[in-house]
Amino acid sequence: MTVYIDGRFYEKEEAMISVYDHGVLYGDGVFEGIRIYNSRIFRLQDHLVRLYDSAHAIMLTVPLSMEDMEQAVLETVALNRKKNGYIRLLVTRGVGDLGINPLSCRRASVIIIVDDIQLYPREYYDKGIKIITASSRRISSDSLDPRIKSLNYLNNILAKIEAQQAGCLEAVMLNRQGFIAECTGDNIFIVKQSVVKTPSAFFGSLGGITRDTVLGLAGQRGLACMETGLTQYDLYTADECFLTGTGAEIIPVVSVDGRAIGTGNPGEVTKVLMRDFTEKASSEFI
Ligand code: PXG
Repeated sequence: MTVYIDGRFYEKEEAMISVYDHGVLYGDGVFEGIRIYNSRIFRLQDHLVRLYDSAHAIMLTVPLSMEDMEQAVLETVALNRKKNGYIRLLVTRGVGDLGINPLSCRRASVIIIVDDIQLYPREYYDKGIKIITASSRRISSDSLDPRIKSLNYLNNILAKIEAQQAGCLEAVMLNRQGFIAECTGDNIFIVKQSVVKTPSAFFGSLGGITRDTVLGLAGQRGLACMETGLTQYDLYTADECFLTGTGAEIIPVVSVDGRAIGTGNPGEVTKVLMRDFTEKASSEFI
């Protein structure tokens, strides 16, 4: 495994950054998770735009142009000879003094890891997962806009711990007003009377690239789609539910807070979208 750090390549064991990097000290930075399918990078341009938007929002100057970043990603993937895999791209505030002042960091650092990722065991893609509602709320946009994909995931991590303590693999998070936002690392969808619904970004979710792909696929299938407000009641009474994310891809949800969703098995629309997604992922280029 070869890791890119600031223009150089290191073997995994040698790939290290300073303990004075504000990414380590304060979680000060942004990141992307990107898939490689069939030797092709899935929607790289969209991931780069989101990365640069996140950086811009936190006043972090990415030390590479977007074109050079794209080249660095392509080179790292090529060096790792990965046909299918996962890219973790990070931009940290860089090395600075102790104290949160970002001005003490002279130059942001860029890290590119190419590896594998399996967020949920394979069997759950067939049988679906059970989720709970977490008591940790999604951070609201007046504190830290959830569209910023920052290195701060603590509230999501706390929600994940709650899920694990309840014997579940994932938790759904509400926003401060009590509307459904998303899960800890995935967007959430329901299907009700053949309409595909997902919370709009306004309700506190990341603008997921898999979410966007799935909305496109559902449209191509002639399914009505709505980006809307959803409550726990909408989840409990849905015909189907599934999660989307670069790591998760599409995973069916069969129970929420102990209530079976629909028949208690992965739904038909979910299964169609999972098949369409697999096909699209292996055929789409950048
Ligand atoms: N919401 C949150 C909070 C996320 O972190 C998504 C939604 C889905 O977005 P995309 O663009 O990926 O469809 C994410 C993405 C990991 C991991 O290592 C997490 C994500 C993606 C890849 C890996 O846990 N989360």
